[in-house]
Amino acid sequence: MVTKTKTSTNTQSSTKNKTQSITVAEISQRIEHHLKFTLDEQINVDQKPAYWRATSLALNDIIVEKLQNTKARQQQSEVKSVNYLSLEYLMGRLLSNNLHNLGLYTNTEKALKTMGFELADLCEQGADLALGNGGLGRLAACFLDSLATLDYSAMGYGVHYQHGLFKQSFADGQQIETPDMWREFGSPWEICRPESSQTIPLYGHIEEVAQANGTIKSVWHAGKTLKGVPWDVPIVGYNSDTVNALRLWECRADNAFDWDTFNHGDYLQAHQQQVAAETVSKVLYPNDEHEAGKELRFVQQYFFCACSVQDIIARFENQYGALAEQSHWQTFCEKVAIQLNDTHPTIAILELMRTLIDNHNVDWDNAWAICQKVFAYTNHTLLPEALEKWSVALFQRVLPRHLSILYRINEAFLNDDVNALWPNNDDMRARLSLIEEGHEPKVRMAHLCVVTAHRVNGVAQIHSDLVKQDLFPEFDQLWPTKLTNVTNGITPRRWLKACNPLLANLLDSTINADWAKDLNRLSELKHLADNADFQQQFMAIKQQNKIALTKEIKKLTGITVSPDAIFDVQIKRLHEYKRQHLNLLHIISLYRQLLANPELDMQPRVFIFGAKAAPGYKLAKEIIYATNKVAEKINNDIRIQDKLKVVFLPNYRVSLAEKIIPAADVSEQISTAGKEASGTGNMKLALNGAVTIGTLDGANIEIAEEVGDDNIFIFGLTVDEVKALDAQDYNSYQYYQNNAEIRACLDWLDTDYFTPGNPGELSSIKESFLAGGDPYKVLADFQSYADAQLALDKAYRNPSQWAKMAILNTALMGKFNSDRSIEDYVQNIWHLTVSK
Ligand code: 4GP
Repeated sequence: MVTKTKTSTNTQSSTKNKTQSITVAEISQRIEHHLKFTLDEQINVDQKPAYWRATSLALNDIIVEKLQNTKARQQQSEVKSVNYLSLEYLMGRLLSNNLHNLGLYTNTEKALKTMGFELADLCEQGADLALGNGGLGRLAACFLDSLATLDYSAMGYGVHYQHGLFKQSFADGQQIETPDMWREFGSPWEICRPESSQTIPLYGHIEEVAQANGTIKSVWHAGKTLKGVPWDVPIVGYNSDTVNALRLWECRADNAFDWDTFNHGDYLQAHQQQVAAETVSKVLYPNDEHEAGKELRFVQQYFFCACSVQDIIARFENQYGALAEQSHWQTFCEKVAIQLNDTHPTIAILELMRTLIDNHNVDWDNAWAICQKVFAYTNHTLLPEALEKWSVALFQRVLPRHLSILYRINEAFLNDDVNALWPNNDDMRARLSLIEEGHEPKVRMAHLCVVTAHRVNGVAQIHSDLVKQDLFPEFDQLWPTKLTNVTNGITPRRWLKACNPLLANLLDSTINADWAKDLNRLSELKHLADNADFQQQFMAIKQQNKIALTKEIKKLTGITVSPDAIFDVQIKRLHEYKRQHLNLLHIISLYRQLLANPELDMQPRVFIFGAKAAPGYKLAKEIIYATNKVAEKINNDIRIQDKLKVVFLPNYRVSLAEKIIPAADVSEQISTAGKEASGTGNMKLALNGAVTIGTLDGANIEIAEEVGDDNIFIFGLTVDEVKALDAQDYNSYQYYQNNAEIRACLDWLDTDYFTPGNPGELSSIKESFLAGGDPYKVLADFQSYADAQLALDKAYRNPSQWAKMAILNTALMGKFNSDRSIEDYVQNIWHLTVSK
């Protein structure tokens, strides 16, 4: 096979050390250049935003050069590349992270000091790239970091949302949502690539056209086209040669402007096409809200998949020549992997099938074989409401050709695979079919993923086991090696090196290795866990981080908290299964105990929450309101002598997490067993020396295995016990009747104690536990949780015991490096090789 482009070899030499040697003077020069020539600012203007932008642009010059070198190197070595398709990327801010990854943080800090600026301060100027909702979006960001760090060729694909996840504030305790304006004035981190724009067909009808050879060909006459414009965000590897890209698609109208209509004076009408098209990439949909804009959301998914698939093919052809012959497609399978991050990008499967068959004349069997080789799928949740199904009618209207392909896949699957194992079994056919029949027939997107993908993975061992046992048991019978596990991980660069510089320095001076790359080296701290000096240093850092957070809390909420209290943290999306309301119930119980006995012997505690509720999720918003109202009462009650404080920090996001996590003593991971697929906040907090109080759920189980039972507080029902309770018709009233503490706390919510003058405002929480059936077993786990909290309080009051636990948590998180997760994907799913 002939390779189309070959590049010169002078890009081969390693650039990682080259960037590290960029001097302070050079950095100053580069910043000044951008101030003067890009931003037209007077040097030394006292303006942080201008300096932030100039610093980012200066850095970007270095990054883009590395990006070009990386591309040339990857092309030349012809390595296989993974394409990560995700509707979400929670990238956070980029300046500090990029500087750390390039080894330029210290020199840039020095350069800016000479100009009168603190780098840490300037980093605060950047907006978060909040192009995601929660766990799976942040995981995607960590994975891109690791792929670049490990020198793999990878492209992230996503949507260039004009507005990312909404901004949250509180008004009298209620969540208020406003649009996120992350790129109101452009972003220095993105590069527009007009030459890679795509034209995407949709709507219309299919015509069956007879061919000269007697066969029938389906020809799709689209009713409309959209234009996809790509924006690339460079992804900088840590201490590596690689800068990959995250390619985000912006939607525009194919004809931006109707000139004739404008000339006839109908100015608004002239822009209509453009407005309609821009809507497709305008907002990120908060994942729990399913009713609003179904068609728009569907079109968004298709638009992003179609642009990405066409781009993957174009990049391949650009390197290896036009995909004319069948043999070329074999090479395509060898060079291209596509990972579907949850079911949101499922339409990519149908789009690749369509392109192969309709545009490249590949026959059905070969097209199907290619898709099976190329695609793999990650499942991130067992919650039935999150498993996507799209109405057949919608599919038919927007993507008639894709639906006809889906029908044919289904027919082959049911008649060949299902029938072979369960002959003439209508029940099994109905259960496994890609179409859910009924009043409104629907396409089961997860089934299409499992039927197509060569590997399907869960994200923690227990989750993957449950995917096999409970979610897809028949698929596991059909294809016993398809379903597998890759335990999640987090990048230690952002989640320790960059966000916790004090601890990072201590680790640098204690461990003689680049622990931020080889996180297992932290286990060398084990032998220091009992060392009084080291304990003192470790806990002094925690104390300093707590003092910093204390100031942030004051700034954001006006609440004064003491850094001597236990900082007890629950930060994650608001959802009943994550059980922020279990935490709240326990807080109310502690408050009751303190009112009854103000001398209660306990370590003062600050409960810190950060969470956004999906705008359409009523109970989640009520839990936020209740927490804020309870907080208001407790924080202002002088009778309890500051032993208890409750803080709900507004607008939880990556950059706020980076401030909270280094200061946490306790990590709340208290989901109902079997509901949290993995969790990754649990890993970040433990890595920074917080001790987990948690259930045997998701990655908590693997964290417990690593740190040992003595260094974690496990409580509550197991997965099997939850299932057993469900099987015998769980009765939450029993707990209400039999446990006086639960009863008193819940009844308190009916009064106007927390909402003076408005009794009943918090009753919906109680109702969810009683009349609502307590689907997430909060009442069943309450006592066990309260007991674990008591044990935790006791442990904290033994400083050297606590310090040992905290150190061991940091020391034993090596497994949860996202580099390890990526190597697992590489070995078992993608089969990539490093491009050196
Ligand atoms: C999340 C899971 O809830 C979380 O347990 C997991 O750690 C994370 O994915 C990454 O795998 N799921 C989602 C979602 O974010 O939208 O389903």
